[in-house]
Amino acid sequence: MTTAIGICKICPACCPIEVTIENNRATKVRGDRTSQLYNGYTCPKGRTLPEGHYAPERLLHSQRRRPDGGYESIPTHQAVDEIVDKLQAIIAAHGPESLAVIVGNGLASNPPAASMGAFFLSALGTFDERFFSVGTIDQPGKLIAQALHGRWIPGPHAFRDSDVWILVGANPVISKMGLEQNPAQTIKDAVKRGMKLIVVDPRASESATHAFLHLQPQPGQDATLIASFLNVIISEKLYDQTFVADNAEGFDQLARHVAPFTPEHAADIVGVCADDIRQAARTFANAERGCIVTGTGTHFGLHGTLAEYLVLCMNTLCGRWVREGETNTHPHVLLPEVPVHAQPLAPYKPWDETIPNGRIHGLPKTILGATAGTLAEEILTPGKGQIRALICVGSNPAVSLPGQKRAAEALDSLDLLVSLDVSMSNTARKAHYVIPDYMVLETPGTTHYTEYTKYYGLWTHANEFPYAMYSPALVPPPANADLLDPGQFFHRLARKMGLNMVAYANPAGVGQHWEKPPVAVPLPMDRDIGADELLDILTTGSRVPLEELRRHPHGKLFDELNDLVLPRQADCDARMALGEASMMDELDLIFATRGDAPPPTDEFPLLLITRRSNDFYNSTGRHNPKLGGKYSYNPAYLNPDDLARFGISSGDIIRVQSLHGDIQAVAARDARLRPGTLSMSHCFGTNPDEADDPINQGSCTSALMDANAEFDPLFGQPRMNAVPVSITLISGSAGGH
Ligand SMILES: Nc1nc2c(c(=O)[nH]1)N[C@H]1C(S)=C(S)[C@@H](COP(=O)(O)OP(=O)(O)OC[C@H]3O[C@@H](n4cnc5c(=O)[nH]c(N)nc54)[C@H](O)[C@@H]3O)O[C@H]1N2
Ligand SMILES: Nc1nc2c(c(=O)[nH]1)N[C@H]1C(S)=C(S)[C@@H](COP(=O)(O)OP(=O)(O)OC[C@H]3O[C@@H](n4cnc5c(=O)[nH]c(N)nc54)[C@H](O)[C@@H]3O)O[C@H]1N2
Ligand code: SF4
Ligand SMILES: [Mo]
Repeated sequence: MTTAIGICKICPACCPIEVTIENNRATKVRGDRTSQLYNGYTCPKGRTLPEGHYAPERLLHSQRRRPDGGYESIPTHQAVDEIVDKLQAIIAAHGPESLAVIVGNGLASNPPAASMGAFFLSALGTFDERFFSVGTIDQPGKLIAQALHGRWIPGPHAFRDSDVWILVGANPVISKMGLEQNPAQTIKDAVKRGMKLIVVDPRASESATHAFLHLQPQPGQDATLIASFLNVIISEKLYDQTFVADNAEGFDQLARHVAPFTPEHAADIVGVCADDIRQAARTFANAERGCIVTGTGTHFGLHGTLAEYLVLCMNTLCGRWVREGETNTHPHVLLPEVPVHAQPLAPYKPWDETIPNGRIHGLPKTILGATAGTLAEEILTPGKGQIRALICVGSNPAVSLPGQKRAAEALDSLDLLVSLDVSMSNTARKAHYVIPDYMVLETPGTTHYTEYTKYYGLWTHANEFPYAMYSPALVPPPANADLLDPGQFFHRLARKMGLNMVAYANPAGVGQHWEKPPVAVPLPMDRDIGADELLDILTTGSRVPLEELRRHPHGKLFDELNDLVLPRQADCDARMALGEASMMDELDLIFATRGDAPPPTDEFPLLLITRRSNDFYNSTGRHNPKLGGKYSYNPAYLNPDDLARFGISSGDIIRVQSLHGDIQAVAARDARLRPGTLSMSHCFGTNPDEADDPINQGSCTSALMDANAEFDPLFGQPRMNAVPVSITLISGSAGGH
């Protein structure tokens, strides 16, 4: 028996773990108590890694679909050869744009594989159009809003030394989004230190437990609420006039457009008290340090970009960006060295008007590239560019794409569907070929990606400390397994197809906001690339060489890299935009239409909202007997008043119906939920051609959505929150949760 130190890479929190290994198998995982930052923290997903790795449902051999719909194991090298033959035939007949790749959260354990998918499509010349990431049905409005507002190079105030913080539609205690290290303890400590935490959430979430003020809004109305915070801050002159004068423009436009959003107007729409709105805005503005940030609860509605833009404006108005002489919030360790001046990168338009609009809904071309909200239509819409082959890598679009039925129709219609996964996921069960991947403890990894996410906007998974860690592969895969790393998979496809791949390594920036562009590194095409070799390539030019990091097996806090922010450069004339025209138009629109979400009706008296389960990472964990053994479904949480109103008890099987579809679900009581809301997590359930199984498989909330009904006009993300639904009883108690 030995122990080894590694990283739990199920989610970007990257907790350091101590793994007990017996006979080449991991038998126990606990937090690395010597870690400087994490102090031994892990969550149930990390602690059950061994059960996940050796689950009976773990996929160990490539699967080929038989004509009768069943699957047979074939050698992985043969599967790759057959896939190449089919891809070449499809490309010869329909062009390279008929092949798409979609990457998802299963690659949190292996971000370089997602990059290799991108480099493969770059080699085919179709990256911009055909590389889909689930990030575009997550919080893409953060990147768009940041482009429109401008990006402050040294970053926002850090959570660790702030005295106020507003969380809107985010629940880091469960999601770890924004706070990577033991978020519950971090929040508790911050509040003890004197931080006033304000939480805006229709549910008294786990993160709201220590809140100074909890606003429990009607779902889908965050933009109106934040506009009213701005109204108070501007009308009571609580903003930082010097910072605004020096670093921003458009104040007068913003002031004019938020003027109608009085606390009374917002209170009426959002369903909270006007005095609480005033108190939240004043508490925020009167504090010295701290930010307002958003999460998926805000972005799954239709005005996520606007809400984010207003959040950026509120932080700018109150000067909540790190200044000259202070410590840079997101210091680089594995990212390259860049100068950090107290100044913004100028706003720009994140869409390109010179290029004809896309095939679907006439959406423009944006910095987000291909967007997952349109994937089903890209497959089903005939004409040049129709997708005929799809490679799903660590993604599960059969349950994660909004509009499950249409997504299934699209996936079923493909000439070739390949899934690279670790189990027969919903998507794998539709694929022609399934290629089994290594799991977390079998691959090397780093914390590189958590440094990079800061470029995608505020409150992403970015780390606030100059901390980094490398982990080698800790255990070999189970004996006789015939696995293939997805990065290798793409490299082999390219080699067999005669393509030259170039890695675009270690960029510091995204869109048109660059601190340092990527380094082009041609990849060797005459041999395999090892996983470790790829990590080295992708961290080219890092501030601390990966080789050096490998000498610190417990990870390291590089305090000496806590650089101080330099003064604004004399020739910098960039200013952050407070009054961007399209955002101001949208503000006027939501004032006129009373916001986003439709009010409850007799037909659909409840609004479905999103949440995350601590035991599952979207669909990852459903095949882990230790996690799924406790309960294997996603409960339909309802306030006790609503349970009583509809004559339903905890544990009953109910039908949830929307305008677009219906699902069966197990009802559960949640007294912390705003009445009138139904709160469920996602990526559960069976496929439309399989029987409903709400107790063993849970329920697919995406079936209640329609990607073509209401969507963002820039990036096509459909309404995924505040979805009007009704519920009816199907049958009595199934056991309860
Ligand atoms: N209705 C609704 N829909 C949603 C959301 C919602 O809240 N509500 N949330 C949206 C959001 S924010 C996101 S990001 C997407 C998520 O969308 P996806 O990323 O498509 O969903 P996941 O369930 O995370 O898919 C992960 C897949 O990777 C597999 N996997 C796990 N570990 C590994 C591994 O080591 N290697 C490989 N190759 N595969 C692995 C899992 O088995 C699973 O099939 O869903 C979106 N869809
Ligand atoms: N344990 C675990 N961690 C995860 C995941 C997981 O599945 N499990 N998924 C990962 C992924 S893909 C992502 S994108 C991140 C997301 O990370 P977060 O954005 O922090 O996601 P949630 O934890 O769902 O928190 C969203 C909160 O918004 C609230 N909410 C719902 N509707 C509204 C609304 O209209 N307005 C407001 N103000 N609040 C609303 C919900 O009640 C919920 O508490 O989490 C990641 N981390
Ligand atoms: S899944 Fe849990 S243990 Fe693993 S990195 Fe995320 S928070 Fe840490
Ligand atoms: Mo996500």
